[in-house]
Amino acid sequence: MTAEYQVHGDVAVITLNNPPVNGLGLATRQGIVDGLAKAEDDASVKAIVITGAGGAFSGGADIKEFGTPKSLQDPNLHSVIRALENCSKPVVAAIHTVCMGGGLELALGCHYRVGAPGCAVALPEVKLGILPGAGGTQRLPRVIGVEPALNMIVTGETVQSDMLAMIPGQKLFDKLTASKESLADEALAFARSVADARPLPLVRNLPCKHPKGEAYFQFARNMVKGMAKNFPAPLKCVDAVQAATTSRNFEDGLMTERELFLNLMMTPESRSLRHLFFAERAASKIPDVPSDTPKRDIKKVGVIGAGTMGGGISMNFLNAGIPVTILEMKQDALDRGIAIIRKNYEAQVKKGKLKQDKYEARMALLSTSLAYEDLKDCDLIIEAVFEDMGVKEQVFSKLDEVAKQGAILASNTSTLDVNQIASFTKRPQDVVGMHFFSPANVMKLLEVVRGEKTAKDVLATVMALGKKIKKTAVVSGVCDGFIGNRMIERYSQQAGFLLDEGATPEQVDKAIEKFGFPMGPFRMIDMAGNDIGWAIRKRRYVEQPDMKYSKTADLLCEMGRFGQKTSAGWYDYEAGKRDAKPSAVVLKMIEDYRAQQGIAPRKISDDEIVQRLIFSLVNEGAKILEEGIASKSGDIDMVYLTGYGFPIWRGGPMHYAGEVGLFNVVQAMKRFARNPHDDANAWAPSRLIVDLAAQGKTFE
Ligand code: T1G
Repeated sequence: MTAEYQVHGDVAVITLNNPPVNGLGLATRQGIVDGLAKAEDDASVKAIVITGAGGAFSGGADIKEFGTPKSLQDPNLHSVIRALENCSKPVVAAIHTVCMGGGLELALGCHYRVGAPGCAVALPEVKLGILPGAGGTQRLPRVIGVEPALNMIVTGETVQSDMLAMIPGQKLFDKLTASKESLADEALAFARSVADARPLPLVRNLPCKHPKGEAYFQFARNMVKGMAKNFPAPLKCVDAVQAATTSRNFEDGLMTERELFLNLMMTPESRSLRHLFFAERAASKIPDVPSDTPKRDIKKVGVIGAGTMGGGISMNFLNAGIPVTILEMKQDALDRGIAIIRKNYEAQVKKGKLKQDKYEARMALLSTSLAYEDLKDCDLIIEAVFEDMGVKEQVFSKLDEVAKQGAILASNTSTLDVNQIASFTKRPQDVVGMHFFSPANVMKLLEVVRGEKTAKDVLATVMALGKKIKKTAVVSGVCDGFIGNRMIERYSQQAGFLLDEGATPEQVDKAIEKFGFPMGPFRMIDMAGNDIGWAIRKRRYVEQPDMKYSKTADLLCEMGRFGQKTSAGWYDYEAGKRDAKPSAVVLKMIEDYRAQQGIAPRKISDDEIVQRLIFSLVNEGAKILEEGIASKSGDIDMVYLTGYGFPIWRGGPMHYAGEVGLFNVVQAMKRFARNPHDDANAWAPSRLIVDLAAQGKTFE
């Protein structure tokens, strides 16, 4: 039973019990309606309490049901709320911990609400690209006022019950209990105290006006327009709340809300956000590693290398209150590294993002050393040394001698073979890749690279640790570039071919930035440093001789144009400035290269640019899925969202391909493969994408 019915004396109690968050799925909705009917028929019952078992009153409608017939099947949430309002006996919602979305709308349909302190209250539907669809936009303004309600609905942000109870004139909570523990008893007592109250109060009958009317809502729209440019839902939230103040009657307002809700449900933006809601949570689950796998206790972390990466990595653990020892070979390198960490924290203190005492507390957790022996009691040691297998061998051989038994030995390598690194130790089961993205203390993505021998408890430990240091951890198998960098390689390859065939760096960047990336490939590599890509390409020319590249990127590096750090890259930069100016020198280099290659430049459309860049990611992603390097397409989407700036409203490359239609993607890839200046191998469609396209399916 996902909604249990019990009678305590003269009060019936309906308890939502649908773990993990009492989502209002069909069975639960039916249970509420059945419970109300029982209470109505039982003459000894004078009042009714509705509450939630476990860690929530209710987290809202069951998002897992969206898009399935169940979500529309009666009793839908509207009819459950009507049943509450029409109940002839008082219904009291006893709210605790989490009361969100449809859960709050359910509570607003009750006659009274008793809340425990510290309860997280929200209408977060806008974060799923929709809006409250069961009366929330019509009832919340009536109980806390138009402006506080509009803020909550447009932002989807959570507000604590104690705060809401302090709003002057609020009618959301009829009573705030002393504690969560006393909620059950106090709710029963409250129900008895209103057992004979008539008429029963209905939120729908409360007035709802805003003194400034249209002027206020116009102001609200202007504010919202700026922040919502790629998401339609926030502006519709304003329309729905305005309807609460202008509709002839409550039912008309509900109708307006319903229409707006159903329209938003069908938008690609909402499908993307709902996909990502689950993809983010699914990323932490590893198919063959049970969620109850015992985890190793990480009380002390060692970081080898105090460079930009080592410093950033260390900060993640200091921020989580975990002591760190940074090891370097030379004192001046250590001093430089610590100075960078201090500078980063001091910048945050200056911006008011970090309190001085917190900064000092974090620095107190940091120790330094020039001797491996000082890492002997670390539970996790992460090396962030030079990206060279010889150096990795020295480090891991040494760690094998020094680290205590059971310590996890992690490499921050961005492309090297973690199995080979593990082979430098006698404990390959304790070796794993932890690939942070620069700047490591800012970027959310953490690729956890699973070696053939990596133990399951090591994986479980690192994934849980990833969550603790507020990273989005995604498991990758071992291949060149893991998930993110292997796919970006194809993306960069296409960017080069587009230059060969007639596009300019600026046109390519602008086209993909219009698609939604914060930075196109050329502005991005100018910021990261063209010499980094150069070194990787040189290695790849040897290891993968059949992979074709435009030589323009190498010619650029041979000109010493490494990007912002040399005030010249694909673009020109004024010293110390970041604005990218098209460079006549680079355009000439590209033209000369085309002539030398015998390529007659042609006009290339923005659509072709976007398709070739994005579909190159999709095809490589499909191969990564096929090879088992990634276990779920949602994991690949999370990598691209949190590590490479893929536009959220498009849901990630694999989700976006599903929106375009895999059949259309395959057709486009076949077209690109026929282009003599392109790399036909790169466009050889993966078996997976061809099979799914033939079945009319998506990667999900
Ligand atoms: N439906 C289904 N599953 C849900 C869920 C929901 N509403 N909320 C959470 N889960 C699952 C989640 O997938 C995960 O599953 C587990 O619960 C723990 O989640 C008509 C239509 C409630 C604050 O948007 O914000 O009501 O991975 O890891 O950190 O207007 O979950 O374990 O299998 O996030 O403790 C509106 C979304 C729905 C709330 C708990 N409600 N959820 O956070 O746990 S739309 C929401 C959250 C709606 C009406 C409309 C959070 C949480 P698994 P978790 P948490």
